[in-house]
Amino acid sequence: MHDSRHFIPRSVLLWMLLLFSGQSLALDWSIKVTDDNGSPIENAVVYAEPKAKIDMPTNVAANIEQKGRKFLPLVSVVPRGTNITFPNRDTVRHHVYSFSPAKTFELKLYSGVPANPVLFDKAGTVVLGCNIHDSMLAFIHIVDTPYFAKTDASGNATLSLPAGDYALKAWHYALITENQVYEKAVSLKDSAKANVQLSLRPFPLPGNN
Ligand SMILES: [Cu+2]
Repeated sequence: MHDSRHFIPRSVLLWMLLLFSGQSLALDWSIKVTDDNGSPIENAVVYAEPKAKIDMPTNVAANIEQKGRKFLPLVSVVPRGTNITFPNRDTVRHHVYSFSPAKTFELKLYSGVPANPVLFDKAGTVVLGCNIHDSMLAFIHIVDTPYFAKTDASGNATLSLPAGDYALKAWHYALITENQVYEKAVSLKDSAKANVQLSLRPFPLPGNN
C-alpha cells in the first residue's frame, strides 16, 4: 500500500522531471576568436541569440568607471535593458557622452558618482567619449540575449546556455567593416567548441600606444 502523503502519480513525476531538466541543463559553448592571421583577439564580444522567444533578464546593472583618464572597462557587453552607472574615480571632472544611435546621451561635467544610471534599452553599439579628454574612449555592445561573453587575452570565451537553435554572433570594435556583426546559425545539442574568425583593421587605442 502506498502512503497517500507521499504518492505522486507517475505521469506527474515524468512531467516534473522534464520540466526540471529543461530548465537546468546548461551546455558550455567554448568559442575562440582569432584574426586573419590566426592570432587571438581579446575583447571581442560573442553572444548567442535564441531562435525561440525568450525572456530578457530584468534589473541588470553595470558600472563603467573613469580612472586615470580612461574608461574601465574598455569594452562592455550588456543585455538590452541594463542600467549603467558611470562613476568618476578621478579628481578631474569628466563629461561623458555618446552620439551613437543605440543611445545618445551626455552626463555633463561631473565628479563622483552620478545620481542616476543610464538605461540602455536598444540593441547595438555605443561609443563613449569625454568632452574634456579627447583620448578617452570606450565601447558598449548591447545584446538581445542573456547569453553573452567577452574574449580573454587568449581569444577565448564560454557561453553557458540550454540546447536549442541559435544565431552565434561576434563583434569587435576594430572590425574592418564597422559594426558588421559576424553571424552563423547553429543548432546546439551538446557542449561544443566553435571558432570565429574576424577581420580587423589597425586600431591604435589612445593612451595605449
Ligand atoms: Cu574626461
